[in-house]
Amino acid sequence: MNEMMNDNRYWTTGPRLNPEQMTVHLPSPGNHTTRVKAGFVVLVRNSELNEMIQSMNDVEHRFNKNFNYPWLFLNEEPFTEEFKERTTIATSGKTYYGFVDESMWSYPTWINQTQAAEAREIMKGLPYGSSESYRHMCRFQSGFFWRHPLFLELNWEYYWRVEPSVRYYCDLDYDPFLYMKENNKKYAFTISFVENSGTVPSLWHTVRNFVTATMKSKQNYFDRPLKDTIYRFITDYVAKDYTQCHFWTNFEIARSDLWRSDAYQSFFTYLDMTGGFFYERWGDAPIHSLFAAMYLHKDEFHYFHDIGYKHSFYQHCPESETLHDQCYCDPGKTLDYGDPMSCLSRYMNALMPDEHDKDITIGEFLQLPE
Ligand SMILES: Nc1nc2c(ncn2[C@@H]2O[C@H](COP(=O)(O)OP(=O)(O)OP(=O)(O)O)[C@@H](O)[C@H]2O)c(=O)[nH]1
Ligand SMILES: *[C@@H]1O[C@H](CO)[C@@H](O)[C@H](O)[C@H]1NC(C)=O
Ligand SMILES: *[C@@H]1O[C@H](CO)[C@@H](O)[C@H](O)[C@H]1NC(C)=O
Ligand SMILES: [Mg+2]
Repeated sequence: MNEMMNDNRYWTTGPRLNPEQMTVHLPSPGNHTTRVKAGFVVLVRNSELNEMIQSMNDVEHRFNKNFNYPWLFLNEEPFTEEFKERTTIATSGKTYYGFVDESMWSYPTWINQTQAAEAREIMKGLPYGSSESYRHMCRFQSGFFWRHPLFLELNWEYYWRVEPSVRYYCDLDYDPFLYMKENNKKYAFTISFVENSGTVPSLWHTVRNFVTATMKSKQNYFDRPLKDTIYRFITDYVAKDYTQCHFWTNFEIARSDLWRSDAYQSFFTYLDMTGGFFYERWGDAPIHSLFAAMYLHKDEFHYFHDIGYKHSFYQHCPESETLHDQCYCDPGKTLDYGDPMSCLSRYMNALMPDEHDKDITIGEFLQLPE
């Protein structure tokens, strides 16, 4: 700790309610010779090649040129030779190209496609509400990327999700994978967001139904004491509604085995059976976030304060003077605590003890009343 202070590798942050949360310590550069079994995973279309190269350039220049982690690209169409050539040249690490077949990208037999088409018509005013491919994408990112044959073969302990057209603004002099491994972190994010556009109307109830059904069959997957979880990120004191808060999955560093757990596989299967990916427009972000919030200990999350990041209009730019020399963004434009679309205050508050925390498991808390 002292060493870090001398190093000036810390700064003060919000939210103002929680004084204990106000100091952020940067991981020290640490061991640059050890590598974690890990890499970047990207679902991307051939048509997004230029945007992909741009994202790769950022990731490589800010971080990976010193670490040489591999990249895995996935697509439900075969990648073109041009795509493979240019992305291979763009990185210092190895590249892998995987095909996503119909077992992971098509309608399950139980989906009524007439009803799905009607749903797209009804939701056409919502973001991607009329898109069929977006729904397959969200379902794939929720239920399948982590069991794609090539992903399994690579056997990565951690993955870092990247998308085309994202920006990384800060130089990273340490290895986030190693940081996560050494600190027993299982899920990390840079942007937490609230979106109330009506794409997941029945998701919360479905999640609570799942918890209720599994508890009835004496299988409590969510048996952590409520106070050890970040439940206040996803709901209120009585579990009435979903806050709509989620971590943006377009940046995500997580342990692969989080999704391979019995709990998640059973959770995903249950959600998938209800058809919500197609009859509504469930995103992988709320699904990953809800599960992680229910399943993980609060200490197993990590917010990368120091990773400046932008996706579409929104960005996180570290407010730290310590990082001025290594970030290329405007802290005045950060989402963090000022923007109403940010859920960061809620996240930070959820990490803190609260007088309302009941002495029960989160499974018991989320179970629907008889
Ligand atoms: N192979 C493939 N990738 C897709 C498809 N749809 C989306 N993706 C990828 O899935 C990720 C998210 O999709 P986007 O369409 O960019 O959605 P978004 O990022 O939520 O929205 P934007 O702000 O419009 O970029 C990106 O990595 C896309 O490249 C698809 O039909 N096929
Ligand atoms: C880094 O870790 C490796 C493997 O644990 C070890 O052999 C090496 O000595 C370490 N290097 C430093 C600088 O700590
Ligand atoms: C499929 O959905 C349509 C439209 O909602 C409905 O009319 C039809 O009866 C459904 N088919 C089946 C087999 O349930
Ligand atoms: Mg995008």
